Amino acid sequence: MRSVYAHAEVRRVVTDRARQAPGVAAALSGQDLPEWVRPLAPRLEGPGFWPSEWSALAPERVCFVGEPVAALCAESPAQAADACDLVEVDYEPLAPIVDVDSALAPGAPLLHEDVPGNVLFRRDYSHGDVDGAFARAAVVLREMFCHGRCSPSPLEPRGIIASWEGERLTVWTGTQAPHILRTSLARAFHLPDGHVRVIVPDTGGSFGQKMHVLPEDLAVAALAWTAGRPVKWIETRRENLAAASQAREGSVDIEAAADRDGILLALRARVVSDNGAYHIHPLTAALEPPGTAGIIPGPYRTPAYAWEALAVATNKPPLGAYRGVGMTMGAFVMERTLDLLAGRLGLDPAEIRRRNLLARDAYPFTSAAGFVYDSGDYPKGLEVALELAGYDALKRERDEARTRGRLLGVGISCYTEYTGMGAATYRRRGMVEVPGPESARVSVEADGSVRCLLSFSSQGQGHATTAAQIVADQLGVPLERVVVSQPDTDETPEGSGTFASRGAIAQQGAAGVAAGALKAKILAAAGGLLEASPADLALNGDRVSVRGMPDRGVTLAEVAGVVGPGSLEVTERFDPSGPTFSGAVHVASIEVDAETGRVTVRRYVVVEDCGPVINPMIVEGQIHGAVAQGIGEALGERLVYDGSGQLLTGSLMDYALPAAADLPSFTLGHLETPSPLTPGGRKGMGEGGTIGAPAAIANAVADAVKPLGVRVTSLPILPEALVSRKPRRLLDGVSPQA
Ligand code: MCN
Ligand code: SMO
Repeated sequence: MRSVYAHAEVRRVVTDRARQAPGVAAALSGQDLPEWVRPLAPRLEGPGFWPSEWSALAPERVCFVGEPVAALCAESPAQAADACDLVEVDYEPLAPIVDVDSALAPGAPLLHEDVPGNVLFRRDYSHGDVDGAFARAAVVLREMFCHGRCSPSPLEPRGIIASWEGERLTVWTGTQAPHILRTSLARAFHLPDGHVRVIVPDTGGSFGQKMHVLPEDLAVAALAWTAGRPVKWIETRRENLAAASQAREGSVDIEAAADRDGILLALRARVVSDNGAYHIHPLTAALEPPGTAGIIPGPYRTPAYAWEALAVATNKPPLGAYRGVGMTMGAFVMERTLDLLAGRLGLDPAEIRRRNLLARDAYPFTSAAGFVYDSGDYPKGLEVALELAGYDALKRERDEARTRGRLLGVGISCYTEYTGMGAATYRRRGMVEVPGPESARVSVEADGSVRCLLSFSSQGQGHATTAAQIVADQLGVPLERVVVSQPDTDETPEGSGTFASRGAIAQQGAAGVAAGALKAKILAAAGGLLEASPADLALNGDRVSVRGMPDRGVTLAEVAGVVGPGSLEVTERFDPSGPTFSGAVHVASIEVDAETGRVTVRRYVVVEDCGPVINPMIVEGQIHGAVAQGIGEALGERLVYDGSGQLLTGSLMDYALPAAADLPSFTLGHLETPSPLTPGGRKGMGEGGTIGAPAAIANAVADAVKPLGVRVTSLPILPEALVSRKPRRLLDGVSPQA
């Protein structure tokens, strides 16, 4: 049972009749939970943070449409649905606050008593002589950019099974962060961590959404306790769109100062996110705004920068992580700003970038936002991308098409991306709920196969393949021998999770090092059996043999059998020292239909740099998927709320995910500037496509509609914003069947 109001007091919830209904095993309301199930109240250290409490089931007040109010479980989904109709909820509607301006207005009602002014998070920062730079600048550009609300929309919505044995709770769920979920469930139910077990089965996508702990996770576990039997909940698509974490919504006021050659002198930014009602667990509302603010300077030499970032509470579902979190908006703002500056100065968009990009030998470089960029080669990336795209030819084609009334456009984006963070970064950012390290256990089993248990889970990133590659390479065994299991916190060593593109770095750091140590153990044990020094042994395929004497050898299974179960096992923990900065250059060629405003993506080029690649096919697949999501974000996806806080886009008929036919084929190029900070020099890349695509598409569309005088300052870019003139009769001379 979910709230039908965006803002209301919950006066009374009566579940008695529902509890008597056929098949019903348990029913709970928010009033049953206080004292027993602690609300989600993630902490953030440092100034400018005002905590919120989000209950498994709202006890007194609901703050968005779809917020859980009561929960019941029955023998079958149909019985449960019928019983829900018997739950009575008595609401006292309150005035909803559905946008940032109303939330920040003086005297606005407060969503939470302890969150003054409805500001959940606020921080500012300044570096260099910003005012001086603006005073002497030849050009100053001011613009406001906006981004709508998105849904991460994994193909498989959320789901959880909870089962208690005495005071031990086991859950099966597709979480990105098994140990964070375990700790959170333990905290909510007043249990030691060891009394909660999280098992992560195969998962059909997540894109950030499943790294959160949400009220349903607690409610399902509470129901299972009450019912005294396992309870399963599978989210519907409608619930996923309406009540799981959402993403992005916010605005950036930017000011850029440049000299007459287009060299950037300083930036000022005010980043405000329309966060929704609560801090998301475990990341809090300090997610989009500081993420965007920090990355705005991008791969450019901006000397001075000042920002202010705030997250504002409104009566909508909370924002959470979504592929490219913070950075997508940052790249959109910076890349549009550069194009607008170029337009002012009569420079080509490629040229203004050439003049400002960091040179390869500038690294390590401390950005104006305080990040230490470790490696990159954007000047080269840009030239390769322009070459692959046929930039000059695309521009000629555009100009020629314009003379015939067709609207073609070309857009460039360059972005840099923080990836692979560890404990140091999360502590610096005050994110006390996110530990940072990862670990891996690698072992030889009795049958001679090699098992790898990673502390983090996979939702489609291909970890079972890439981790197996790393382990197989270290050991010298065939890939097929290595089995990578999904996590089970009773077995898997401690870690944090798959997010912020940290898998590749953690795999080499934890699994690679563990496999190296395991190899030493195997050789030592085999040396005993073969009466040879480990230094004279080689592991090849599934056999350890004496170098130069292939007949004198033992199989891995024989070694495992002799030393006994558990002896050939190594666990390694790894805490990435990063962030390490990866990035890419994107070039998009699009056409806007002058009649309908529909945008068609004609060509799409990405030149990416994630350091040495473990698996090219997976990296390219990640880019294809991420660019597809970025194109959807740029051109169609938008959760729309009306003035009373009701969701108007509650199905995938209304929330426009891109389909295969909306996408061009992609041309990819690779650069490799290894990171000096990470094992193997690798850098993360799983989110990159989503960071670069909206910016490149927006620049391309802006280029196409320049002759119409249309400005492109918000995402998504919808057809009606491009052709606002009176529509001509579309079917003139065309029969309806055509
Ligand atoms: N890789 C590689 N060589 C490199 C870098 C990466 O072969 N130099 C491989 C890695 O081994 C891994 C994949 O590429 O198999 C992505 O690696 P990485 O960039 O480290 O990202 P993560 O493994 O941490 O994955 C998380 C990232 C994030 S944050 C989101 S959101 C996202 C994404 O990956 N969600 C996804 N990609 C997704 N892909 C699918 N199918 N489903 C999701 O939910
Ligand atoms: S949004 Mo990805 O899970 O960092």
